[in-house]
Amino acid sequence: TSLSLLSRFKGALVGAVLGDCIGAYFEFEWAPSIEKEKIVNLVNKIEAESKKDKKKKVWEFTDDTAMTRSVARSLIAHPDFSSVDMAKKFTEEYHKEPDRGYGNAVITIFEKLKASDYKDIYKPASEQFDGQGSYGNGGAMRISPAPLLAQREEDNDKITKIELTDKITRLTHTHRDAINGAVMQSLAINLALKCHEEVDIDNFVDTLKSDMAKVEEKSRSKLPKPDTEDGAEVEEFPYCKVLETVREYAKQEQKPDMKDINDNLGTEISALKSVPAALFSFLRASKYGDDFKDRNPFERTMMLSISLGGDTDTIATMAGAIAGACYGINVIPESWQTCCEGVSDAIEFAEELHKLQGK
Ligand code: R7I
Ligand code: MG
Ligand code: MG
Ligand code: MG
Repeated sequence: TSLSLLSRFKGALVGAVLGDCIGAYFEFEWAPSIEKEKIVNLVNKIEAESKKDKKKKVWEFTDDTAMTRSVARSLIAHPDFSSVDMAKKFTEEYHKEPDRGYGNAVITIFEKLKASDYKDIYKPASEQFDGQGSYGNGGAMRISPAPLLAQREEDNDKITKIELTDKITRLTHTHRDAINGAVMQSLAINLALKCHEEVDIDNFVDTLKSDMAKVEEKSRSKLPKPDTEDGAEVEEFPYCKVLETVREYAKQEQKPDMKDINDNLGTEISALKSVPAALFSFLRASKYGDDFKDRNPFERTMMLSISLGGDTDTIATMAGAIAGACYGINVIPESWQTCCEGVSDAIEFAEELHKLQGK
């Protein structure tokens, strides 16, 4: 029997929460990679904690989930999208719990939005980094509810999906790499919703690449050219280009070298150097066990994405959303779910977004 859409919605949103909570454990190490023993130990500890009746340790979520929750709540209240409502939710959430580990620059936007009483919603984001806009992965990390909602559009109208992602992202990020990274993450989740158990890596990459070619072609003319440090040529199709590298590392027979992943995909705080690593983790783990052979493909995706190091919470939250959309909630260990903060809310959001299908 085929997996229900509801199961996939729950998988996507719960997968995102787990990636953030578990990945955050290593975020501040900022290691170039994390030894598999450390990942296995952490997962074993979570599984042991889950068996305790009381005083269970809880792995807390960070800004990634805080912002995703606001995206979900706002889309559920306003399925046709309200920029003011979503910006308010981001800002109020930040002021309520400012210590969730937000990016250094994004908090300026929340201050400005509040001070201006939400007058010009898109202005503060466009002023970031001398008008260049942030290239951080903050747009991509929080996008998962959008492709779930946009799934309701007739035959998955790609334009609607892309536009919704664009509007949500531009509330904080106007750099074209940040927007297109969020778009790629959004399209990847949407594709995963339609995947069967056996993921066809070539087909997945080909579909994504043909969509991203159109997206990048459009932003060449519509969005300002990013500055480069030394006046070097700007790569016009960076996501299409890196997708070929993702394909190569996902498919190769031998286990990829972590250093190569770091050098050629990136595990950084920028969208361009983190969204590809998340996608790689999902695709690679769909086919190969590598270091985590005794685990199912969802678990492997999470463990591999964290083992890449760098921006671990964010890469794992993005990888977890894609994997959860593909495999559904039933393969996500109960033990992980009970130990991570925010899981029951994520399930509720999935149910609400599912109710909006066909409306
Ligand atoms: O993108 P953003 O929301 O940060 C998300 C990351 C995730 O890893 C979260 O888990 C959290 O830890 O933060 O927040 P921004 O502040 O917009 O961007 C993040 C960082 O990227 C900034 O603080 C800068 O260090 C860097 N950055 C830039 N640096 C130079 N020039 C982003 N854009 C630029 C830029 O144009
Ligand atoms: Mg975070
Ligand atoms: Mg951080
Ligand atoms: Mg992060």
